[in-house]
Amino acid sequence: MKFLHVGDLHLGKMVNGFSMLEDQRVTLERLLDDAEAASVGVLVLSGDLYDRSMPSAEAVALLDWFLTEATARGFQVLAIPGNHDSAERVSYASALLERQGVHVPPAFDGSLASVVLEDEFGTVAFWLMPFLRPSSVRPFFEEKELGADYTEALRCVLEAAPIDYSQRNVLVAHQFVLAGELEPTRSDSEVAIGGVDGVDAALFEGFDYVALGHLHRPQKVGRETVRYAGSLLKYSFSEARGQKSAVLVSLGPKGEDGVDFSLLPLRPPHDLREVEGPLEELVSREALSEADPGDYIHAIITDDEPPADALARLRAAFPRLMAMDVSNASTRHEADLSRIEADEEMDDPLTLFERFFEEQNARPLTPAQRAVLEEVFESCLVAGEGRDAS
Ligand SMILES: [Mn+2]
Repeated sequence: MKFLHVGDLHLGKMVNGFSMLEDQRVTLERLLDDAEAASVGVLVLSGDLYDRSMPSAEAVALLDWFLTEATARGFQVLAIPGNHDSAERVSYASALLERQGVHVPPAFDGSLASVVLEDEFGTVAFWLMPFLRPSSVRPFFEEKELGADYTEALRCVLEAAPIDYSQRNVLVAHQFVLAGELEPTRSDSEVAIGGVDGVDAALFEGFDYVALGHLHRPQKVGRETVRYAGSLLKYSFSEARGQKSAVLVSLGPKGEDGVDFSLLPLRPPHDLREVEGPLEELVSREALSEADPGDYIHAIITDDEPPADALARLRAAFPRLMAMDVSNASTRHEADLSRIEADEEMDDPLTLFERFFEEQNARPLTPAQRAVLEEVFESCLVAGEGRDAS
């Protein structure tokens, strides 16, 4: 059996003021094409279907389109709510959808929903665990006296589930899963739930594959078959350098070598990139011909004196410019103005200003700048003297 594990969709997300709806639609359509080409029968969505618990009408329409299109093409869809979703809203009409091959667990009631599929090697149980906090588990296991520990809460839920580990099992979950001391790679577009939300990957030892959502960079957790698929698109500049993907999983017979997987690169219509250098270089013909200027761009200009029209020129070159930052000696340098103490040189404002400028910008005034300032200070002094005389 082949299934495609897809991570955080965040339908309806805005990134630096740009709506991602159209990019999400195009990327999902290409994903369906690629899944079809790879003869995949099942799509697994690991939570954060929407970007917010009260999604916009447009975001709801997009998920509606995706599920309709996926089922029309013959896919079964298994989806769970993530921490960004409202479990109740995502499970709307789930009993009806079930008949169409779309499986979404009901709001958590203490038990773990499952979908059992079959192939030539037997059955595969997909366990659909919605995003869980200890507080959402506690009411159903009062005798266990659960505290704030995520691992203990999930252990309770898994132990109560009728999982037959002699058969093949896939867990679909949306949690912050940690393998020992290994630090996962985080992205700026994730919302940290807190420092105590970690779940020990050792809990999932019996599962043949664990399809995780929550972290936006594709990565394994400990073993290769416990994976974050990563988000559908790059949702922050911290993700600019990566490549987003879905995980194409092939399940063979139960056993050590029964799971095979490969990463299926996602194909967004526009990339999100960072460009860095002097303004003239960034907007030069050569630079613009090297990569698609229609991409979402974070421009970092390194000019010592950024031209006043830098933003306008970048916008003209990159229609999807998301942000401009300046990185030069003065922005990288941490000025310590307390080092400029009032002393005998206070008598000379030009010298004082020179020292301020140097501390602020990590370089001295140019002769031309000094000449301008000399003139300015001169005229101020003359004006001051004039007032004294009147
Ligand atoms: Mn997410």
